[in-house]
Amino acid sequence: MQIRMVATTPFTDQKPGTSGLRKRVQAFRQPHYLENFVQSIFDTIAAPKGSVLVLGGDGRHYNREAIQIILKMAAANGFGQVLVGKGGILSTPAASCVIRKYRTYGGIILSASHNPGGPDGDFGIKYNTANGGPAPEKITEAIYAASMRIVQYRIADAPDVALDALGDSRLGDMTVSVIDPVDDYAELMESLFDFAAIRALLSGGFRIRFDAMHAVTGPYAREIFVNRLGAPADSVINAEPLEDFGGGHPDPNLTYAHELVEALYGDDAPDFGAASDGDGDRNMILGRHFFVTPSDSLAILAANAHRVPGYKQGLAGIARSMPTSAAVDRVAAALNIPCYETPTGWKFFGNLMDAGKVTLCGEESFGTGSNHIREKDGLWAVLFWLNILAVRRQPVEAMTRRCEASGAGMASSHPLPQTAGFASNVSRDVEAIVREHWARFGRNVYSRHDYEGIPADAANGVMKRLHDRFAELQACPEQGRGGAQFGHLQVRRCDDFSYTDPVDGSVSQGQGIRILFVDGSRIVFRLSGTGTEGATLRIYLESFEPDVSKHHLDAQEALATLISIALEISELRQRTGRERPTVIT
Ligand code: G16
Repeated sequence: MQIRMVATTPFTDQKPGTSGLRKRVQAFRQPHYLENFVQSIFDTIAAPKGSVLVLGGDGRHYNREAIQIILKMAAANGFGQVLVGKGGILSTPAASCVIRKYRTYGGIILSASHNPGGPDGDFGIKYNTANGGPAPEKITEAIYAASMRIVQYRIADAPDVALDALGDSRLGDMTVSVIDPVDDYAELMESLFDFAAIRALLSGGFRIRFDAMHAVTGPYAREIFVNRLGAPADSVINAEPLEDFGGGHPDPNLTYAHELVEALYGDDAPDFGAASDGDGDRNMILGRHFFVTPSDSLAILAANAHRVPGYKQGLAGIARSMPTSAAVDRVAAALNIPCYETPTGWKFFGNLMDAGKVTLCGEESFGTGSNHIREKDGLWAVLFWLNILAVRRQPVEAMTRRCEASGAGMASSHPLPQTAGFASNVSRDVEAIVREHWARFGRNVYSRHDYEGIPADAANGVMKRLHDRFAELQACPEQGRGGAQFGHLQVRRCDDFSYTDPVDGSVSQGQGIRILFVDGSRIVFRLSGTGTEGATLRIYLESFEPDVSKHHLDAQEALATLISIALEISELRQRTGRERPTVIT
């Protein structure tokens, strides 16, 4: 096998964001663009000769070509074996699972996650270390630095490798092992959850619908829900992975997963709905006519973990990203276990899990997971919910009786609004679990408003304006001055979130502007690190409502005052010309 050294010059825009390098497909198609970044990874990690690498992607447009280039570069850079998913496909959680199971040196995952695909869509690449998790910042920074000084890359002159049949082949001195993308992952799920109980739930008339959004999870969902758990075949929709996700936006939220949302809010809705994203690490959970916020979902999984075989032994601790609501903090306090607050980005959970400090992690951005792997895991979250539902299936009548008996008066004295219709012959298990959770812990009312694709200057202007207002907004005890007052809400403090990793002491600054109020409410402003077009400004809004009689309120209604404060202090409308958010979750 001939190895070619190809002369190149740096691209200056290869700085990884929240989760690897994400760019338009056209950017990746520029001559040397992908190769430069891959060589920068290899130069940075300096894997010993003969090391084993995992390789796979979410199957989006350019996945196959990129896999062939990376295989040839891996061979030229001295790797001994690459485990690659059949057809070049591995979901992100499956890649993490395979890295850990086969103790490989690391892995390369090709995905732009929830971003649209196709020739005009996005592509992405990231490196995961031997623990199965996204490389921490010190490695991504080093990869970026390498990309800025690169002068050449190494690539084998060899024909493309056949990737559509399982088995081994040779690429020079390197073995390419094409593995089943689903097997190892499905086996891991069976080891964590009570499949017999879930099978019984599904055979007892409990109807589920999973929307794979034409992304990577279709084959995983079919194998697990249909083949192994006995759900009817039509329980999994949009199950065929497509290079352009069928023209859709594979982001499991109320806006983009509209087909599922319409079904779950329609007549004759299934009992449970869920969706996953492009690479299978995100999840959205729905009940009949009911949306579970990701922050609540994390809290509920934590509170019910003792009901699930893989977590029966208890949780070491919990971690959530800073913008995620504090609902899970209340559960951690009740369980008397630590709760860590990290910056946005799954990579910040890795050290905590490796050090045994946390078992469950979650983010408001539809990500939940545990120490079974080192990525968030969409299907894992769905199975966790189904396991809880199976073990403690609770028809609403039973719950209403319990609440009346305890004096909580939830369903009886405060009927739900019409849209949430409380029909006694209809199973509302998901909603019942959430409402029971709120009755016990209080409700962290939460919403995120995204302003997508705004000019970077305008977005930076909003963030700067907020920074500039810190002194004026927050209390100054030295001057005997309280914080700014907005109606009944008074500002306590403002800051730009900074995190010191308790394991390795590394510091990450500038992770989001927080406006914290005296009553515990807060507004957080952050610029997304995963977009490829202009800037996406996220506003996270949260207040705490202990009063059960107000738990039925719609989040937007309950947060109306905070929303108007956010718009006022950020001057967002004036600076961006946007009247309303692109997406509300
Ligand atoms: C990635 C990260 C997550 C993060 C999310 C949103 O998810 O892995 O940790 O919460 O992006 O980040 P941002 O708010 O910066 O856009 P994914 O699913 O895109 O890989």
